[in-house]
Amino acid sequence: MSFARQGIGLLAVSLALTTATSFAQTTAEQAREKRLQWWREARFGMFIHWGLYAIPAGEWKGQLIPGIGEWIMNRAKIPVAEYEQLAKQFNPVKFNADQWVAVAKSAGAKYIVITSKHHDGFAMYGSRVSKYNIVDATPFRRDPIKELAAACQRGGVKLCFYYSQTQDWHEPDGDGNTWDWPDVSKKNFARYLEDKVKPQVRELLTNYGPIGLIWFDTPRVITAEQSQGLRDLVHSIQPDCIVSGRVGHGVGDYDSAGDNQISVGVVKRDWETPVTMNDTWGFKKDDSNWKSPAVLIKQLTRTVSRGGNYLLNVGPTAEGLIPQPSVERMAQIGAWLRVNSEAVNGAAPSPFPYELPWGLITTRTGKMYLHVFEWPKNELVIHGLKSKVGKAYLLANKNTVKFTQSSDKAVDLDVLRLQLPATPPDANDSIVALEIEGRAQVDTSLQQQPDGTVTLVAYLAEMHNAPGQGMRVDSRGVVERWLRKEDWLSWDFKVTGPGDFEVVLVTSEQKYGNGWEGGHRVTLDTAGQQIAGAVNNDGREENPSDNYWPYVRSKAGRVKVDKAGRYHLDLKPESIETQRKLGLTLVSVMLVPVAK
Ligand code: JFZ
Repeated sequence: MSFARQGIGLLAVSLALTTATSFAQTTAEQAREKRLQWWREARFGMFIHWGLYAIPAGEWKGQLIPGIGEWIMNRAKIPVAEYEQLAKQFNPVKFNADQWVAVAKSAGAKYIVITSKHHDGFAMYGSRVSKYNIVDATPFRRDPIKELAAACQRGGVKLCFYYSQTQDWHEPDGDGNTWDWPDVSKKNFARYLEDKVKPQVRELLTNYGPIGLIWFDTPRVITAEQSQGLRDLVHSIQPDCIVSGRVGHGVGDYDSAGDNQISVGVVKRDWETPVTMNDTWGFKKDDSNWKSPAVLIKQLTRTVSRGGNYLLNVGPTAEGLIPQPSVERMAQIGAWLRVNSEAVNGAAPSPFPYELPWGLITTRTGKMYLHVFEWPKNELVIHGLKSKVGKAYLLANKNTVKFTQSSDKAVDLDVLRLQLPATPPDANDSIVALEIEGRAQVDTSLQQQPDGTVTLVAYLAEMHNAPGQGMRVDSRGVVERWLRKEDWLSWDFKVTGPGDFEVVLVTSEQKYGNGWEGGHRVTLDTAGQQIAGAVNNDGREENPSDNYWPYVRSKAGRVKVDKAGRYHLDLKPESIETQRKLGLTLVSVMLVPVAK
């Protein structure tokens, strides 16, 4: 009897525990939902990288130092004692917080994320924790973060902080400075976290009013417990303050993509991409590789079409001015957004898991926005839209667009044809708005596009490899680390216009031209035919969504598809040629119709 009673007792305890845990989970999830609300609505923010590194601006002792500007202390291995001297010269008298907020607002950015302390360890606000800060260590003596907080309040822009929690090149216990303190084993990272990071985060969340989010960065040596501790500290002071994914160990409120990367496919999580306007974050006098407004608008749209936020950087000078090319670009994005904001702010991702050949799609309940980058000669044709369109019009001028919708049951194909005017209303991104019932309904299967091409993107392939081993999909949607010939991919797809096709393998070069490996032999099995092909360099081309990673095309052979229907394709390597462990890096397999 006592045994039975005990059993029941245990059961009762475990039930109570389960309820308590799931209750805690729901409230934590509810709190997260609440704090992310404004951020999901915003979709677009302005990043500011500003610090002592703006003085050398990429040059040290007469040498131009390659790499990103805010890393100059590390790249040039500048001793702390020397780098500290920069503080004595830092006097950004032209700094005007209202002007910076005006630049953000001119762009339509809803939040500002500013470097409160970057890896160089210098606090850009008045800190009681460390004298190494802008108020105590510079002739400027003002607290620009205080001024910015007030200006953001006036301007209705959310203020957020970047804070480097792991790397601190100014502190012996911080991570990263191996030139002043080469013996890494002597570091006590936990002590640095307690003595500097936590007290400074506390200051930032106590002295500057409500903070939208803290953008932690480069987690590196931080442990899971430490990341969690930092996240909990933020939420304990300001429960509505969001914590970025780079706090480490997946414990943040949202994920951060790699710099300048735009995630692909259907992303079922909150994510954000930080992007440079030229090639640096912190100001560099010799970097004038500015992206055009058209590219920036396209990146913003592409990010939103994939459910993410776009955080676009400016790097002010040591005088406190945002460079003119940045000011101009911000204003140009804003001019476009003033007309098209409903397709961006608060907009939801494309209903298609892949991109369409002519452009991108964003949505809202009852609306679809077609961002037409390749303006067609006469009509724009879309395959796979099941929602009934009530009305179509150009977002820029509200002019109606004539359309027809048809459905071919025999091949299960829905076709929308839009009769567009000869010239696009906007040189950067012209939007056709569709009124629909509720959320957009589409056929999500891979299918032939109106131009006859079938694109089998790598990230939608079925992967045949031992789980957790071998190849993987990276955040760009590319299958990489394909080094073993046992690993293979397959796809299902729909052909609606049969014929002869050239099979093209699109592969990717490594970042910044860091190499590409080819010569692999592959077998492609589809429509009852087998192609023995090889991955060769038949042409290198720019990658439209990411200029860091060029594409390489390889023609594998030809297939004939006799009739419309559903097909399957297997891609299996026969050999992988690798010296540098790059292997096969696949973007997509394309079936391109052969011109008759
Ligand atoms: C980090 C910083 O080191 C850099 O100075 C800048 O602040 C940037 C926004 O963030 O750099 C990173 C961090 C992560 C990746 C790349 C660069 N990443 O995940 O690809």
